[in-house]
Amino acid sequence: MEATYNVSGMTCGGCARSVTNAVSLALPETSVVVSHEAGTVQVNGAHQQDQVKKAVEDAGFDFGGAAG
Ligand SMILES: [Cu+2]
Repeated sequence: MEATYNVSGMTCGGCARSVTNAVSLALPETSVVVSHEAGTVQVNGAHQQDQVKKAVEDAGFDFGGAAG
């Protein structure tokens, strides 16, 4: 399962790394691609949206739900 979600509050590559690490830690079976420029996190692999939401929010960013 591949899905892309909106994340707001990321301003640089450091923010993107924080989100990548948080989501990767929460969902170790998935691969995660984050763009701070687009404000998105793409999760490749089985997951629940709520798991991504919690990881993003725990990292200090705002989860905006499914993109597109
Ligand atoms: Cu930053």
